[in-house]
Amino acid sequence: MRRFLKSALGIVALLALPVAALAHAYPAHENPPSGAVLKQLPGSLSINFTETINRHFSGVVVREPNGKQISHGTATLAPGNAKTLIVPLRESHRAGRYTVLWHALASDGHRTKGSYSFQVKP
Ligand SMILES: [Cu+2]
Repeated sequence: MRRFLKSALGIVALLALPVAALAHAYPAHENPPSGAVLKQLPGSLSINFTETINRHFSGVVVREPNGKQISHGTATLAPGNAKTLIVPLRESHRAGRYTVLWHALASDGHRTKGSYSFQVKP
């Protein structure tokens, strides 16, 4: 019985993990999207998160293929949308892989961070 209880608790713990993770803020949609291959760099980048985020403790940095930061200033919330961060991008014609590093503080107090990339092939 004790062994059964232990394994049952283990299963409950495993099931509870993904539910807790779902409550954090993760990118739902990115523009340009993760993995995209673009002809040219857009003037801004946005990330739509799964949760409402706190803009003071959330941010996005975009780097050129050579590692130089190309995002201009700090990311701001989209007007009337507390789930979406927007950051302006400087002009660049450099071909290659651009890296997006994001971090977010969800309104439930949980912090998340991650990165993804897209390519520019003129
Ligand atoms: Cu959370």
